[in-house]
Amino acid sequence: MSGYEYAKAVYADWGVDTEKAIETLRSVPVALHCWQGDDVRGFDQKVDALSGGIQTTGNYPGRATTPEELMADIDLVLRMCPGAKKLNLHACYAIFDDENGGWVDRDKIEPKHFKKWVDFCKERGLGCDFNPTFFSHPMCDPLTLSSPNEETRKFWIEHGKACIRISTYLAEELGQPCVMNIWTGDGFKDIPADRMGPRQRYKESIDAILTEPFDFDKVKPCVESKVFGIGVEAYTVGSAEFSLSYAAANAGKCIPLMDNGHYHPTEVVSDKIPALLTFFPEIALHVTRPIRWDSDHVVLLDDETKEICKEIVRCGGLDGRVKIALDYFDASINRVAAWTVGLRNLQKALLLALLTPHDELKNLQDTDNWTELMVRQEEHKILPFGAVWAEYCDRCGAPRDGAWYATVKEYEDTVMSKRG
Ligand code: RNT
Ligand code: ZN
Repeated sequence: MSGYEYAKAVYADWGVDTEKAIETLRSVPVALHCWQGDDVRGFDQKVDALSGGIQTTGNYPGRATTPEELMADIDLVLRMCPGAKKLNLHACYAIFDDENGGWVDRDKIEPKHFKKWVDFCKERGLGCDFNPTFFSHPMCDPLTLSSPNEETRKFWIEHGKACIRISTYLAEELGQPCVMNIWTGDGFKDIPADRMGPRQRYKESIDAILTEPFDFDKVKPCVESKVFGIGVEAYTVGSAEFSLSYAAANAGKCIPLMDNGHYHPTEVVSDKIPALLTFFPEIALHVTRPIRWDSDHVVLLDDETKEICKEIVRCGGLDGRVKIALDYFDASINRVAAWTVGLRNLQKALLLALLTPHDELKNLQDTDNWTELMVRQEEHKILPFGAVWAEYCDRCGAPRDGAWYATVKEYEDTVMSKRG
């Protein structure tokens, strides 16, 4: 009997169909963030340091510095990971060349600046999500959509509108909805004298962006909240309450996005997923790993990642209600390996969740049988999951654990380490 046949029988004893779990997972798209490959620099500005309270740390050699290099790196990640993927781009990854008229500023970007990305996605059968880039730019004063300066706000509103048009283009060209996430680092280092003014301006600016016509079946604007950032410790304009309220008040036009690095350290996004799904038809997630702050470490197969995936699965989020994206950036290790480890771990956590007998466990809870629930949940942790994972990788044509790192290392030695 093969390892998988044995595992299949063990899970069947638990009332779980491994075949169904594998087939379901194969169809769930996870958005792969392009920004792990170049430390969130993009191609449209000379970036020395990130702004907006986000930071990459580390100086591992081999960072992608051109669209071609970034695409080649993403290609390898796609080959190293099982499962359905989408690409996730930021506006600062616009590609300017002589054919499309050269560089323009962020308020003037157009679909043509993403044509090469569309070609890349089409060739690989990928959808694409999108993000306006409200950071690392001279028009951050340092605020953007909440600035008291009208000229600043106007510039960034035009950027947001341009991004809606680009998101429509991505959705139409690729035949899949485009999740367009609005996040800004707007906030203050020290105690503000006015907390409401910036939030009122932020609201009005997002309202203005969303006056740009779009089809909500194609473009899914999101608002991402945050608790604080480096240099923005005392006050964040787009706080959790602000963003949730904005999304709730703009149903049919905007959905909430939760990043699990954006809360106080003892808060967990896993618990917030069912809370939001009680009210919102759709929500979006950024999966990351915060260590003490929003440090954006590589996603591991840790308890909270598993718990987040359990909630996605048992709340019915896999049918499109939960838009799953990765959001981390580690510049201290091989970036292709960082991407691959995080995406494979998210896939593992989703598969584990799909291999859980949720109805039986829920029944133990509903009949107040907490003793047996603990026994079952603890025993479930060491069922022969690895054999199902290996089978899943095989069926997706992706390498098993133990079989991918050598390929990534060889690519590092022959390609990445040769970059200037
Ligand atoms: C920052 C937010 C945001 C960014 C990306 C690059 O704290 O998480 O989502 O990481 O847009
Ligand atoms: Zn995020």
